[in-house]
Amino acid sequence: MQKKDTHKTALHEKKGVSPSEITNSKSISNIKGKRKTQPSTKELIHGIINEDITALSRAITLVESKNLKHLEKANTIINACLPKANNSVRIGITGVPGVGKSTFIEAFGKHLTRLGKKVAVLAIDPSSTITKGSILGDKTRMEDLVKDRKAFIRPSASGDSLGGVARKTRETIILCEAAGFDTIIIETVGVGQSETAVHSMVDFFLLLKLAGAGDELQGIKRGIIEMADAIVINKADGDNIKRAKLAKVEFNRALQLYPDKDSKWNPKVSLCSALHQEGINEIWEMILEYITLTKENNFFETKRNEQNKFWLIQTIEEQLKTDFFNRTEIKKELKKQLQLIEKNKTTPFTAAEYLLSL
Ligand SMILES: Nc1nc2c(ncn2[C@@H]2O[C@H](COP(=O)(O)OP(=O)(O)OP(=O)(O)O)[C@@H](O)[C@H]2O)c(=O)[nH]1
Ligand SMILES: [Mg+2]
Repeated sequence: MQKKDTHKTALHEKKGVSPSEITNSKSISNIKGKRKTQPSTKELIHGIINEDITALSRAITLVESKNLKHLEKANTIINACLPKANNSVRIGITGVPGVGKSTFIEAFGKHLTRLGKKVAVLAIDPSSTITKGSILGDKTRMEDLVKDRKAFIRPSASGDSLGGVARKTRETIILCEAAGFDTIIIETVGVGQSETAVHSMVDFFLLLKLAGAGDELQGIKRGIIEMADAIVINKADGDNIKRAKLAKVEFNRALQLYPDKDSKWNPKVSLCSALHQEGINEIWEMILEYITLTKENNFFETKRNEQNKFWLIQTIEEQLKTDFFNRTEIKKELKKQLQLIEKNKTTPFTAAEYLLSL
């Protein structure tokens, strides 16, 4: 909570004069209200639940902050939002730079808002942990979606580790859902382990691809194909259509080599042109089909439960690690132990045991 300003301001020094319209108490509190930089936690919760985008953005800023007080506030807000969260479809989208992720999300997102959906677009960008940049910095490719009142676009958080960034994104999902967003799209460019991180927080995972020259499967990590619920070949337009159709055949054939999924869903290959907005509805219909199937066979809920358990462990590990390495004593002793290792005077295991015993 912020301390109230106790010293008198000029606005109060009007004794004897009946307050004019601009200095009456209502206007004063209005002006003060606008001046107040940080709304209270309660106000933010109230705002989020009433689908106020400004409150949502502010709460996300708290989630992303490094300041401990902010993080405490963020936790209170997240806990209050939890009962309102979970009612959504979470979709992960990955693909190499230039494949058309932004163009696709713009077309797909617009399609969904036209259907009356409320769409939040978030991103996990491992490169931003180093450069502090962000893949959704290029909001220009999502010009229409940015202006859409039913859409909310948030550039990726920056942080020191993928785990940290991913945790913030997960918390942001909860806030967006509490603010009434029923479709959450999470984009990643697929560097490092970021697809795995995204996969572990979404219901449906979509891999965007380009038609190549018959070597479709080259250069794709096997794990990604295993994670994908759909492979969408983008830029299936103009001279590219024929190649895209061939690629579809080849991907379909390749997918048959993979074992059945626990979801009982057979991953599908689809063609689209994000630029010309073709094939977009088919992809949405496919996702709905997936949701129906997995809700019927309970996989949908099981998967979310598993994800929550995974994130519980993940968060504890992250926190323990941070706490451990931030302790002054450990910092000092670690330095010493590292020197001993350099001089071959101890082994990594003995040193670790000693440090952990502190
Ligand atoms: N012909 C054609 N071009 C497309 C299509 N989708 C995207 N493009 C073009 O491909 C280029 C890259 O598209 P982006 O949407 O920026 O790709 P991205 O995957 O977001 O790229 P990064 O943000 O760099 O990872 C742009 O020039 C788009 O206009 C499509 O369906 N057909
Ligand atoms: Mg992009």
